[in-house]
Amino acid sequence: MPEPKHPEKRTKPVDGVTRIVENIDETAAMFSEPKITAVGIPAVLNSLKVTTAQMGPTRTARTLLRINQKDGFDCPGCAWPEGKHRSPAEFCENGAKAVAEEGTKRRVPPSFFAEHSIEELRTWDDYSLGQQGRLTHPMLLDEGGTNYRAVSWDEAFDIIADEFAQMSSPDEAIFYTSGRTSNEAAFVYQLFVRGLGTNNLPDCSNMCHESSGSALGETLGTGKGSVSLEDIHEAELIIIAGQNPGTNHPRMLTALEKAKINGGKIIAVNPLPEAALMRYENPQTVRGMVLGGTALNDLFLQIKLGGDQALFQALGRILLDAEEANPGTVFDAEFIAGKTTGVDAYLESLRQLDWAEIETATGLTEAEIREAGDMLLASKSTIVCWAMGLTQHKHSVPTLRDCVNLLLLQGNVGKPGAGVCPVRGHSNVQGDRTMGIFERMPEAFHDKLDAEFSFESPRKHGYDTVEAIRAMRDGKARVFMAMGGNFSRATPDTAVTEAAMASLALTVQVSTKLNRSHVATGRRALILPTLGRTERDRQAGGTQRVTVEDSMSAVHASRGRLEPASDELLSEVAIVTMLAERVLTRSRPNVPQVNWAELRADYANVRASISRVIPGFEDFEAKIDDPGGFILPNGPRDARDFSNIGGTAKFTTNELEYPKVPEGRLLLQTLRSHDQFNTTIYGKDDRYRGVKSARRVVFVNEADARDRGLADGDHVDIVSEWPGRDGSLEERRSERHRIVYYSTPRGCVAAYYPETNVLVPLDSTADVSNTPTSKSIVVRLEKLDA
Ligand SMILES: Nc1nc2c(c(=O)[nH]1)N[C@H]1C(S)=C(S)[C@@H](COP(=O)(O)OP(=O)(O)OC[C@H]3O[C@@H](n4cnc5c(=O)[nH]c(N)nc54)[C@H](O)[C@@H]3O)O[C@H]1N2
Ligand SMILES: Nc1nc2c(c(=O)[nH]1)N[C@H]1C(S)=C(S)[C@@H](COP(=O)(O)OP(=O)(O)OC[C@H]3O[C@@H](n4cnc5c(=O)[nH]c(N)nc54)[C@H](O)[C@@H]3O)O[C@H]1N2
Ligand SMILES: [Mo]
Repeated sequence: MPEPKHPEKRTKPVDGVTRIVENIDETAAMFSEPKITAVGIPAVLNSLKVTTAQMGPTRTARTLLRINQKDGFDCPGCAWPEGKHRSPAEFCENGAKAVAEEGTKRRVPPSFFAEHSIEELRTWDDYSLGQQGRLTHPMLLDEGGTNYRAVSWDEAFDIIADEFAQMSSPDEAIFYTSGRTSNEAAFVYQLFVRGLGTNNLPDCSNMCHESSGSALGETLGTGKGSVSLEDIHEAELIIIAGQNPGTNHPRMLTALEKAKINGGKIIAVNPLPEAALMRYENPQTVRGMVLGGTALNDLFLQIKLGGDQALFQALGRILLDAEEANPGTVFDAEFIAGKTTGVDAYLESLRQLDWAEIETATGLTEAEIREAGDMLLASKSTIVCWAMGLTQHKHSVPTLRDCVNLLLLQGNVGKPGAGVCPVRGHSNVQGDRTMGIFERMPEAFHDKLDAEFSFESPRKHGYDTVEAIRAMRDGKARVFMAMGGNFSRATPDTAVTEAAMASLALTVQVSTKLNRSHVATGRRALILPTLGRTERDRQAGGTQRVTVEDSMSAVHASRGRLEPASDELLSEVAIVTMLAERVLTRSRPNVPQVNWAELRADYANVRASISRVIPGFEDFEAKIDDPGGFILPNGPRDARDFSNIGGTAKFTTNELEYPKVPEGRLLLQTLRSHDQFNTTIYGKDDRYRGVKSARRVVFVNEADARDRGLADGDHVDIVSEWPGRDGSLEERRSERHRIVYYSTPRGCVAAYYPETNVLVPLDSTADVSNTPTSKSIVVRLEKLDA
């Protein structure tokens, strides 16, 4: 990889974000040693504290017992699967918090917007906005208006229809989706959007696991993971790279504990010694509560940011050397010969490997890597699990291709206890993709959709998330609609994105809770309040259930039980179908032939169409009567079937890449604290990392801090540096972060998302997947006076 250009002279500040007043008294901040054990009793107590504050004791008890139960609702937290044998409390601290945020008794009625102008709300931080509670009424911000005002649903739909009518092309509209939307809502939404004539369907996945989808799709023929929960339990070796399950997928720890009890080994690969990767106390077992828990990892590789491709290549080389030393003992020769192509070129590239460069790229010693190699050699079934630490780098796709290469050598795909396990984020992000929320669905999907609804869906690919922001910035878009999420805040380059949003004629947010996207808007803006998954969804045909798909391709029903937060709320399916009725009128050519009112009245009608359009959903309605749901077919997992890509899995040859940081600069990763769900900030602590009442921190290796004359407790601006398109060095600034000495490799620092999204340049994206490089931003620290 060429050295990055680093023009020192001409610099150009990129700023213009409204000054946000943070509701955190950082003078009260407290810092202690990071925890080495995750979950246990403090987690149970913490979840009860948060949930009772939001919901009160009775509602808390009733609600928590319904999470992930067979007649209850799917946890709106993460996408980790529930498994066949559910314990009476199949939830975790952070799932409970996600439920409490939705089930809260707090409300944001029209009077709230009368009291607080949009100008005022623009200065509120994410925590303050989110803590106001549930949105209750459709609201409109007029062009030039100072405050949102209540409107009827009819007026709201008319406004949207009028704006669509003024577009010169349907491609001037952009339709975002966040991953909580149910399968049913996602399916009708994409049908409506394609009926309008565009594939502009960016989603949160573009910023999340897109790199996984790209790499797995190319090499295995499906973008989804190839393991089941049972595989995790049975694996002899699990490599967990770039993931912090203690905070983001706590229920995964139960599965890892089972794997350990069954004799499995775990290697954690992470720049940070995350608590759960070290030790875990299961609150649902005596072992966890009394005996002090399970030591989870057998080996911790404290890797430099972006060093994982080098690690995977080095491990490949170790396997190759061992195979050559004892032919026939290491590789799965039969699998390689019968089911793969490209192995020779891959092995040849491994022969060129330079151990000195591997050590530079990873920050690990050859000896440490050889220890991992020995564990890999000893294992007959290996799984690699990963999340954002592997997907949000410039070279994420080649990194994951090399991960697949490594697994293929030992035949670790499509056999028990082995495979690829991209651990998804949002609870239905995988299902939304299956339903067609994607800017470039395969032709076969379009063919089926067209046949089912007798129209011609557009085939030209649409915008992904980054392309959507560029299109807005460049004046190519007019209307933006979001099915959930917090686009203004979750996306990179906050100043650029907010300016891009402000240039639009209309922004429409279908939301449950107040967030920054409701205040960083287009010239006109609508808030359409919707039911959450925990709430009862009554339609003309009776009370409805919806379905979701978890990270391991299990689809099951979810039924809300709580009374809706307000009588005005419409379900996402109702909002989309009503809008479709208004917009896709008979006067428009080429609209889907569909009775939207029937779809709305009974979601079984939506599922009937899904069953005819999407493979694997045959007999959909009957299959979800089984409370455990059903598992979607997956060629590589079920039968080592790679027919999607011509019949063989693909070994690939990838040039080694890793971040090269200019002299004196550091590499920043932006990550989640323990008290947030993406842009929803539940609280101000990061318990496992020893942070209390602070979010504007930056975790720095003590030696790096001292080199710069900085000490723990000092305050700095974090300034990112990016070579702009015109050759000048662009600078972006995140102000006043407190230095926290932390165990992180030299040269690597960490700070919380979304506060630091201001630092991520819009054009800094992963090759192939176009995912923002949120885990590798070149920065410098500028010391502030005390
Ligand atoms: N409670 C809670 N649960 C969540 C979420 C939440 O915000 N809160 N978000 C949901 C969503 S949408 C997602 S996508 C997932 C996110 O789940 P994670 O990916 O676990 O989330 P991050 O906080 O981004 O953590 C990234 C982890 O990767 C490590 N890492 C960073 N860079 C590298 C690298 O280059 N190499 C390696 N090996 N490691 C690296 C970091 O130190 C950190 O441990 O969680 C989901 N679940
Ligand atoms: N710097 C940096 N940026 C990142 C990341 C990072 O690690 N670093 N991570 C990226 C990742 S992995 C992701 S997935 C994205 C997340 O991006 P998004 O999915 O856009 O963001 P969220 O914060 O999850 O969205 C929260 C909002 O969703 C709405 N909501 C919640 N439940 C529902 C529902 O049931 N229906 C509807 N209609 N609305 C609902 C609420 O109004 C809430 O305020 O952020 C990305 N951005
Ligand atoms: Mo995500």
